[in-house]
Amino acid sequence: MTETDTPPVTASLDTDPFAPDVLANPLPLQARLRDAGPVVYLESHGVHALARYEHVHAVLSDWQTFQSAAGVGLANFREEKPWRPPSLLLEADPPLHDAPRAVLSRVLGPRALRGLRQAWAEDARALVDQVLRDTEFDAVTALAQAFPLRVFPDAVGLEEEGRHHLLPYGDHAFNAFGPPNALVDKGAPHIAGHAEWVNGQCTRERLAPDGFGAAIWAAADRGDVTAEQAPLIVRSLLTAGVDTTVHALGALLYAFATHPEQWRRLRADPGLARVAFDEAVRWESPVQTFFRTTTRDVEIAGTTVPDGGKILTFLGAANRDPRRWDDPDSFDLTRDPSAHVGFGMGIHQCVGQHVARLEAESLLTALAERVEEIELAGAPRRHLNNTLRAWGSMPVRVRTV
Ligand code: HEM
Ligand code: OVM
Repeated sequence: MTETDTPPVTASLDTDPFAPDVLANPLPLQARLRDAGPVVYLESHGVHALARYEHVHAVLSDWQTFQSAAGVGLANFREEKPWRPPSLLLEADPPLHDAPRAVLSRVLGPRALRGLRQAWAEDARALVDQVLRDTEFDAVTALAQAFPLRVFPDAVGLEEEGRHHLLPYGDHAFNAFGPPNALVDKGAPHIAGHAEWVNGQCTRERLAPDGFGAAIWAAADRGDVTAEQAPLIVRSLLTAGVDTTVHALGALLYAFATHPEQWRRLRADPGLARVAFDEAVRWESPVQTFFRTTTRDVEIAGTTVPDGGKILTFLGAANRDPRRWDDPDSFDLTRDPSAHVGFGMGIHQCVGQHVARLEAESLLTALAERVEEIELAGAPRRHLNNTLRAWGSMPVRVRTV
């Protein structure tokens, strides 16, 4: 290099973040990305990546420069046809985003959930009593999957028949944010059948009169959204509302099974259930990544990203950035995790987070009442997904009171 050459300001990496070995354990790559620089060019996909808390937070907070309507996956909707009609929330920018968002905020807000609290607490106790007839079981299937599937479809107002479509449909939707790799290929042959059922559940006639789905249709009757928008807003619940909570509960159960001192702390102070859930979401980041698309040439920490460029934000890396968190790798109920970006940040921040918290609080409270000790009874197995950090199975042993 001659004296007049300037050194490259943008770090570059050739590792594919969606490769199976990286998905199985993303923590080493996350650390490399954070340390390589504020902006890292990913040669594998021709996109820029952000892994530090400061920059992830800043990009998610600036929807004008970093849009969602061109898709929040690798596919650029300016050039590629989306695999399904785009979400009116996740894959929309203001002003189109605003009305659907306002409707879901009300339908899924703390006030609307008050009526479910008692019932979900009782459902959790009944499930826990049933599961604890055994001292060893799979915490993923028996608890992390069983509880959301017991309460959420009823709360939406779905019919009983066909609910087995929910998890595989959501799993594919989250895979589809990544590159068209083997995980997407594996789901593709089955997606038409799952989508047919999911889309069929979104009509007014199919939904029970007292659930989240009916509340969305009532908003359409009031003119808050159109009758054409209502089914797609219901579809958002069915896409984003099940796998997310299943894997967040899986993360929570894994955290406690491997941190017995934190379990004792929770049992001594069950009021910590909500903090515990958010700390588990910070620690594991069940939703690991989302993309944005630049709406103009934009400079980020000295790197210019051209208009229409895809930016991959690593929520999981930001949630363990030592520049922001003390001892980030420790699961610790004494910290305040509330600034984590596991639910995103800004105008798209998870609109279902109160639902997720209520599910977790219900289940955790019921478990804390009856489980004195929980530990792994065998090696847990990961479930790989391009976007989700998930457990596929988790053998546990419990001592009950
Ligand atoms: C948005 C994560 C549970 C519905 C988001 C976003 C994240 C996220 C990171 C932001 C996306 C972005 O910025 O592009 C999670 C996690 C959950 C969870 C970790 C469980 C622990 C739920 C539930 C529902 C839901 C239970 C439905 C009942 C949505 C919807 C959006 C969203 C509709 C789009 C909001 C918008 O674009 O305005 N979620 N979510 N999520 N989530 Fe969740
Ligand atoms: C949606 C949606 C929202 C958040 C996550 C997501 C599959 C989908 O509105 O359809 O993942």
